[in-house]
Amino acid sequence: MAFPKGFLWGGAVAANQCEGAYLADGKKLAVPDMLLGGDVNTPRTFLPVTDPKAFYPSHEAIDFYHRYKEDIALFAEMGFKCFRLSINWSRIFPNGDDPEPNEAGLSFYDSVFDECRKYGIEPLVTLSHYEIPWNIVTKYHGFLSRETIGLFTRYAETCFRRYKDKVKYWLTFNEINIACMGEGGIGNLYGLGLMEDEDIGAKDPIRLTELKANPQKTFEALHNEFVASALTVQKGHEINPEFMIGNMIAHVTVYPLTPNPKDIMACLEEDNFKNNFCGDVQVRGEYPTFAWKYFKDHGIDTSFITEEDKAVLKKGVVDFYTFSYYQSNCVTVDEKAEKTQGNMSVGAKNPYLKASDWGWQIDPLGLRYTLNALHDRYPHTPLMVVENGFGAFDKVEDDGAIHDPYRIEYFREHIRCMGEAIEDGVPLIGYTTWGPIDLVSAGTGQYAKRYGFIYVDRHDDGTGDFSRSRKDSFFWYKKVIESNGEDLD
Ligand code: BGP
Repeated sequence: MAFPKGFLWGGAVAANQCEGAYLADGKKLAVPDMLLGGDVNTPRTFLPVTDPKAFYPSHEAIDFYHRYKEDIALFAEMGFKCFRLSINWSRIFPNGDDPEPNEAGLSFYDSVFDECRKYGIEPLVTLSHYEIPWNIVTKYHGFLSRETIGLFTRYAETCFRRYKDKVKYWLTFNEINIACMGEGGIGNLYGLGLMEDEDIGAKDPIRLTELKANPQKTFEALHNEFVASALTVQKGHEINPEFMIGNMIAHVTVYPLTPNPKDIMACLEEDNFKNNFCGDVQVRGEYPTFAWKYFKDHGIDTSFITEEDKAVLKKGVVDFYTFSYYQSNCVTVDEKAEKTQGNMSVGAKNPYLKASDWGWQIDPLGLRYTLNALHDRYPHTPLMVVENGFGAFDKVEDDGAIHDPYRIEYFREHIRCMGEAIEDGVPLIGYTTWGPIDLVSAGTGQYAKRYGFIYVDRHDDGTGDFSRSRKDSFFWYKKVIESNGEDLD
């Protein structure tokens, strides 16, 4: 029996990708409300003002806001022990800096958590999953302003006090290292709410990959986010010492493409910068040596990192480390090597791996490798995989059935490798698959890129009646949970 008793099996969503109701009950605009859809070849576009003729996928998303009872009942039917979701900051403080929180927003999440508890499902709540209120982007340049630290911690404290008896597991920032990834300023916008003034004021749509970025500002804003996260951890423990508060890293595992020592070194540097940097700050409470070297080499003035901040980071280390894992990439110094896409990342193609229709390479063994490597790096910290899944086109048969053996295959192999990692000695406490119900893709804004065990009738042209139906994988995952990971057939 690889998986321990009490293992947190479940699924994960983000408010902006499932709730819809983007202006309901006092909510105001947040970053994703300004984004149009794209596809595998076309990056998403930022359109500065909401255009009444344009289709913004997150405005209605899958209407979880009105259908959460039905959806949570389906999760309960699969036997979920845990449901990861985010609170949309702009429902609680619609402008980010309002004097009082919005009661309608707070009571919505009360109902969602009560519904989870009704079925014995443990909520795991992300406080910020790419949902920075738009007013914080325009007025404060997101986390570039130190004022945003205070705005965020006040929001976090409001949630902690309100839900302290309903929620035990919290994450501060989703994929905080996205600031170090992605082309152009995409990571700045999603993760830090940071845009240059001329982009904010642009009249025409801008591809996210073409948003301007300034590394000095990126690292300053990221630092403020680290401080906000650490203060949040401290505050949470004051409010309820039982809270488990974690970080969240987009882990794109990397391998050297060849044994050429130059590839090995390039791979180490990429792994450190993209995967390890943020985790080290949040788990160990200090900037790693390689980060200082990186700043020096790239001419980053680090005077924004004060002695007082360093003390805050030390005191606010996380209780557990969580990450998303979808794929691995290769790294090489050979500029001619064939490329492949991935979760906010581009890498060299691995000749041993297959990939999804979006070019994300499928590497279950890479998950076992990653879990071992992370345990080695943070030996005293429990780990949790809070996103893993397979985005695919699904087909509804004439009789309404949805056969998705490719998805089952993906999960089977990843779960098998997690079990092996536990046998290796890794303290893995839970697993929430990404998008247990189809939702809007963060990267492309598509509905067609489906992750769910539950199909949602909603399409990229805005058609569909939002009805839900069970795919083959629904019944398979139910069996997996029932058998605590023993029955993967
Ligand atoms: C992660 C995000 C999620 C989610 C997932 C899948 O980066 O935390 O929000 O969307 O990736 O990515 P995509 O939606 O681009 O397929």
